[in-house]
Amino acid sequence: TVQGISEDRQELLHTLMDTYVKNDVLSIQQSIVNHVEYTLARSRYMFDDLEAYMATAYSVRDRLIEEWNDTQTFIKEVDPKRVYYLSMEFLMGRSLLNALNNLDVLDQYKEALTELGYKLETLVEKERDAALGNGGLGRLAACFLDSLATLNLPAWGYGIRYQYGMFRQVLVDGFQHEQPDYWLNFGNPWELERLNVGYPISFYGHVSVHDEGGRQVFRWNPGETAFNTGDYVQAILSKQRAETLSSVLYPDDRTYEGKELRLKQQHFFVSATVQDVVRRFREKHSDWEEFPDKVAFQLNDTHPTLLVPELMRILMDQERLGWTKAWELVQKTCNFTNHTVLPEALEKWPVAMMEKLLPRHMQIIYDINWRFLQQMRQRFGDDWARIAKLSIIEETASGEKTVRMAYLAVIASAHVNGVAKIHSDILKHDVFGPFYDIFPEKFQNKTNGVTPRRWLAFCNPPLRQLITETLGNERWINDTERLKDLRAHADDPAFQQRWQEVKQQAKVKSIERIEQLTGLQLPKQAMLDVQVKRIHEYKRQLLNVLGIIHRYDRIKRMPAGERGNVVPRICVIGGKAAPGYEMAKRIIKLVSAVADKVNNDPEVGDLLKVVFVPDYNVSLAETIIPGTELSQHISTAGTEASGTGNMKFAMNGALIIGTMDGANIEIAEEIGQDNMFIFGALADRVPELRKERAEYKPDDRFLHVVNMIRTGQFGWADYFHPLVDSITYSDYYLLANDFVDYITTQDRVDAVYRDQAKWTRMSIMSTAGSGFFSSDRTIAEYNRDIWKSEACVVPTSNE
Ligand code: B1N
Repeated sequence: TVQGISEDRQELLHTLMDTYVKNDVLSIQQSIVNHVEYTLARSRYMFDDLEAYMATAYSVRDRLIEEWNDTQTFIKEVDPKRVYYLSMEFLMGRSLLNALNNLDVLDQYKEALTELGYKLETLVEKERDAALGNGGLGRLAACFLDSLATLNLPAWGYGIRYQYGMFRQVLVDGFQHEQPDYWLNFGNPWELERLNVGYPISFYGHVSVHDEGGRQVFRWNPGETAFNTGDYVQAILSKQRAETLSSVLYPDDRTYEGKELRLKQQHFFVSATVQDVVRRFREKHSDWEEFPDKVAFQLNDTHPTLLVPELMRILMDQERLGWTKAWELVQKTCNFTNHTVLPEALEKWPVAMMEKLLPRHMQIIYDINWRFLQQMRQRFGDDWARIAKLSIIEETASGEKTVRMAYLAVIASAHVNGVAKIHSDILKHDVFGPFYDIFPEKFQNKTNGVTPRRWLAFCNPPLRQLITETLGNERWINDTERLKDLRAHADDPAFQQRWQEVKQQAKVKSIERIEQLTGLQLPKQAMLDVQVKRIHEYKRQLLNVLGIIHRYDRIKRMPAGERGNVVPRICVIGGKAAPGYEMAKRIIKLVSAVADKVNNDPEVGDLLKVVFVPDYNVSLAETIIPGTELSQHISTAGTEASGTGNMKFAMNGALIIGTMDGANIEIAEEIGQDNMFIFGALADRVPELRKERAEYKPDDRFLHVVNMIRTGQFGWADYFHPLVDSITYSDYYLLANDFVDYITTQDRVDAVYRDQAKWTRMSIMSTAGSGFFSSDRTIAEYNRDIWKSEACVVPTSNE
């Protein structure tokens, strides 16, 4: 009820509010024009495409807010167990099309805008991507929010709203340049600032001990506190310092860089989160015993692990709980997901830096470690070698002490999970082996998934339409296991024909976008072969390039008369290199150099085109994935934790050429081995192969192709030398070992492509078997096995 007005007025107001948002075309037009006039203060008779986009976004936002408020109010009333997903990255992409589809008002908005003289497709392109993530890990967080909402779980995502997201990649002469991502320059209609909600975040200072009724109490006396201070000038300076904390997303995925600002970001983020969660809990509860029944935290990798000492600090130093109780509450509420086994990614913060920045937290970490090691001593006796291996504090040979964040996360968490079966097994038996021996019950697998809304239904409307017609309804979108029913049509020539038409339509769109981005002219009938993902040695974009060079070389050596039998291909590679990752930057230049040579060779013509697509991001993925025919997921077995691009491509009927790594293995199980092109050494052989690599004699075709790069056939011989050396000497990622299997598998790809009925069947089977990789399934499993919360469905008022 609105306070202070009469009952009649109250009722009138409610009626007006309830009918404010209507979804007929005229009401939508009214709402858009209303925002042009009153939100943007532009003339309702004259507004450009950007203004039309903004007004449309505000109008859609009104419709979201209504349901959002109802949801918040209802959840508050029910007071269920809440799930808190903590992530330093949320790679959301664009929101307009997603919101229109989810509200089921897409057609009305299209019509409303057309009548006003605007094209929705044009306005959609005006929105800047929210690129607050590096790649898979950040995009997974975004897919999880989608599924949490779809499953009606009372869950919140906590993260940092960076002022600058993932850098924009520009190619100059084939070299990557990084430009700042000014995504907020025209404002962001999808965010609501809550300027009234603020929490103090402290840094530096010292810890003092006090006596409180015979009990020892610790107090952190910070040296610096952001927000809340009485001094006007200090307050402004403090606000400025606070703003730098959220200024920029670190673009170095899978490499740990011990930068103080990054540690500050992590503390800022978890401290604000804990304070918000504790405030919400205290609104309804005074008994801390109830905390684990009301709260579940999920830590997206180790980045939010400071949650553990921060929660301990608040429970002990502020709420005055004893160590034992506080630790029990932490251990019952925290859960940890690991996303990588690459050693260079593991966070190890120097003790000296932590002590200076967060003295009380460092003290708590030492205490956690001491108590844990005592326990282990009781268990294993004075087996110091074994105990040292479990220590959160690592002492390096040089005498530097660091905090192993992953160990802290494992010790403090109720559940620890990997992101695909093979990865979770590697965690148990390798990376966290000693911990698995102690707490086997903690370890789980939760195979990743992607939202079928954004990654199939919304990005590929013609395929959505065909699937819906074939299955009779749209229930498959939120129940993707139903896609299996497509299998019954896989051999039907009429259905195959329609499937091909839909795929060809999407392919033309993808190719046209690539042409627009690169200025190249590309053949529309060639096979579209795509590898888009972050550039990293373990992902082996270099193996792809070697395969391309081999293909080029073969075409060149072939008698001209035989060239008619070659299956024409467009090989697309795209992705960003971390700014300091020199090898990755050299790979990008190599792709461009090979492209320059191949694309301008008249003997090759349309038989082979090589493209590096610049600035690969979520929105580009949404156009490229639906049109892709062959997608590459070729990491050295045992290195890619899961991969999620592979799932998106499979859903859209692309065939996968891939290694038995990450989720590829489960994709093969679901869609059938013979509907994929699998090659390469298996994970269990990799350690031996690495040992034997020095004696391994690579195939002549491998040596020849590598030699072409070495001898400067693509120019830049000196610049490419480190790449050549990396695969000639240690060859840590085993390109030489997998090369022959790779190129012969590529020949099989060509052979199948010549048989379009067979190819189309495999494509249908890919989509049909992809249902398991919906993030709805993943989230349902997290909830069943870890969070144990319950769906909270707002009752619909049937007045
Ligand atoms: O997380 C994805 C997986 O599908 C990928 O296989 C995995 O490589 C990716 C530090 C990371 N692992 N680690 C990161 C990102 C940012 C950063 O600062 C590490 N990303 C992954 C989702 O599970």
